[in-house]
Amino acid sequence: MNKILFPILVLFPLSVLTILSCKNKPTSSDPLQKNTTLYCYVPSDSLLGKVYLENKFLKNIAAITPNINKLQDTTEMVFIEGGVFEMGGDIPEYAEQMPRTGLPQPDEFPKHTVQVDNFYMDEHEVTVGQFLEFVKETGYKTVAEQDINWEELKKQVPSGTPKPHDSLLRAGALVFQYVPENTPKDDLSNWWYFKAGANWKNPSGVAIPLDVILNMPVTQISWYDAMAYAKWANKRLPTEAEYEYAMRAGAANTMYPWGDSLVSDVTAYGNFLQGNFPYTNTGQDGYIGTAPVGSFPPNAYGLYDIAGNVWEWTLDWYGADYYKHISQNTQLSYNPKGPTKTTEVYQQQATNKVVRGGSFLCNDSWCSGYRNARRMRLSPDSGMQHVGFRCVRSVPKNQ
Ligand SMILES: [Ca+2]
Ligand SMILES: [Ca+2]
Repeated sequence: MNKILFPILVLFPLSVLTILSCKNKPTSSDPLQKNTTLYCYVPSDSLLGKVYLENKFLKNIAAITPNINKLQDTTEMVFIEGGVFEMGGDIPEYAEQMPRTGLPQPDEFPKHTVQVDNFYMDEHEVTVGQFLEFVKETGYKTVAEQDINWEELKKQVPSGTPKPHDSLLRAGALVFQYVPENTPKDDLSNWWYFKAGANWKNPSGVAIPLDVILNMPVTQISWYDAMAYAKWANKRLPTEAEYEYAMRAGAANTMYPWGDSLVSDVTAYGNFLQGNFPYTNTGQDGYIGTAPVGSFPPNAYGLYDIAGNVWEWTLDWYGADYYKHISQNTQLSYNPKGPTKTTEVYQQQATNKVVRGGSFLCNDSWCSGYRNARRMRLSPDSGMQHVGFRCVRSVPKNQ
């Protein structure tokens, strides 16, 4: 998704080497057990966490006070018993019949053995209604709701960068538009564009009564916004490994959460795109855009929309070679948490966080995000119309 980041990188240059310190660094040797500090979780040996996060957004997270009523609340969460699984791409028997875009990608290999501990996971994506409760209580303002200060920005971009038009400095986010079928697929900015006024309350940038979308997954949420909500709810984002473990729901080496049936045969299993991305969407599954959470059957762990509807943020930095790095050094990777050193990522990709699970815009002709092993990356300050999140909570080992 690098090209899609172009307008974002101009507007929100996360690649700036702002040296940060996370104010609540975990002190335990196993940080995932320190559930009160996880909102600001950065591995202790991480170079990436210090370099690539933006201080002004971290400060907004630090200002959030957890809701005391939610400290132990596991309402609408699923207990997931930890275990060992094979993480990474699966090649189906019918691979030759599938488009290349529907098959595993190089960053999903090698498949490797991973162990995760017990955890709770939200049974559905965080909704607009839940996010509204958080905002009402805390006054939090998402990244997409903040105008861009050019005087501040120009210190962070290459010298001589011209000032963007004022319309591009207004608060907003990326909105999707379908395009004519002769539009080349090599430039994502053909169908993603920055729209002033687009935010979690108006995901498409068009004013809409909030009560109409309360049960929709909240979107136009940056990674920082998701982290802020998670702190308030005394939860955290899942690691990439936890997400894949939960998505597979105990089935070994299957392509999808429902098994190996091709997506064209199982539209009832999630909100995907039927048609030809980015040109057409027939809405055969009942939804052109997002669907209210829980509109489709859950997977075997009781998780709704773990594939499809909206992509979901994880804690982890993206590293195209990360699986190679960790599988070189160990036979069993215990609670992997993504790249912690710049050697574990391609430099040009080091500023992205992993999103998982696919969205209402996914089908085999483009991204197949609903595959268990599919990885996608996105700059942590980006809000998009098809990206949301859900949270998890660690379970102390003595429980
Ligand atoms: Ca759909
Ligand atoms: Ca989802």
